[in-house]
Parts: sequence; C-alpha cells; structure tokens
Amino acid sequence: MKLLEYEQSLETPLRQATITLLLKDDEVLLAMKKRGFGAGKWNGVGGKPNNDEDIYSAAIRESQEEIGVTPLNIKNVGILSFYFPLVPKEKSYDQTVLIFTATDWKGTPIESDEMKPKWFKIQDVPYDQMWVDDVVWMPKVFAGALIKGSFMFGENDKLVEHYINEVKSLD
Ligand code: 6U4
Repeated sequence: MKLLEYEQSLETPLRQATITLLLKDDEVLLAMKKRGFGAGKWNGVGGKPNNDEDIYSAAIRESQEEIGVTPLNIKNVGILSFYFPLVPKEKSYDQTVLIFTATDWKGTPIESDEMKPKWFKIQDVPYDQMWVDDVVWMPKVFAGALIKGSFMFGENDKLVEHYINEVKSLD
C-alpha cells in the first residue's frame, strides 16, 4: 500500500513517543538501546508518555530514566510518523514521534538497564547502526531545521516510502 493511502486510512490518532537529542558544540549524545523496540540501535533517548502525561514531561522523564540527565531547555524540532503496515493491527508499532533537542541539562549521562549513552561528533554519527530513517531526518535537525514527515517500513524494517518537509513552525 502507498504511504499516503495508508496514512489516510488510519482511523484513530497514533500513539506518541519521544526522541531527545542532547547537543553540545559539534557533538550529539546518542544512546545504544539495550532492550525493547529498536534494541541494538543507536538513537536519541525517549519513549512513550504515561497516562495523562504531556509529551514534554515524558521526554524529560525518559531522559532521566534512561541516562540520568534532566534536559532543561527541550525544544520540539520535529514531528515524524512511522508506519509498519505489515504488522497486524493488534500488535501495531505505528507511532508519531516528537523529536526534541536540548543544549542545557542537569546531570552527567550514565548507563542504565535500557540505554548506554555516548557522545558522537555530528560528522561521525553511526547511521549504519541506527534506524534507516535517521540518516534522512537527523542531519536536518543538526542543521537547525524544523521537520515534519512520515516513513513507511516493509519487510525487515526496510524503508519503502517516505516524505519529509522542512517547515516554518510545528504548530
Ligand atoms: P516499553 O516501555 O518497553 O514498552 P520500548 O519497547 O523500550 O518501550 P518505547 O516504545 O518506549 O520502546 O520507545 C521507542 C523509542 O524508539 C522511542 O524513543 C521512539 C523511537 N523510535 C520508534 N520508531 C523509530 C524510528 N523509526 N526511528 C527512530 N526512532 C524510532 O529513530
């Protein structure tokens, strides 16, 4: 099925999740996901909001839980939807992920049961060990853009179709 057709066929809003990227000079903090969805991949820290939790609070809590850091100035820089049409509806991983950056935080990144953090130079980000969509959108975030987009995955989490737009505002 085509991405736009799939997107238009969705009846309920997707579940939300967060990704937060800590930025320092020409470096980004990524973390190796040790278990659960996306295990074995480098990514920003994040996860799903708890009941009634707003998405900003969820981003801050996930960062505290996963790497022991409290971001102080998170900024929403992207809204990305990820679709897995081959996964049966009852198990669906379809989700809308809000991307945040932070340049100021409290604490020093430490490893948890869930994630192992590491600083990378922006030019050395290991895209070959990350979700395949990351190489499409993350450089835009590093360049300071606000982005909106959708990505559709097929067999073995291969990217089959996507679109991404740089926007003036995310409202
Ligand atoms: P639990 O709490 O165990 O159910 P878990 O399976 O560990 O959750 P979850 O849902 O908390 O994972 O977080 C999924 C994380 O993966 C979020 O930070 C969003 C991120 N994510 C999902 N799809 C992604 C994709 N295509 N590209 C990407 N990050 C993605 O870069």
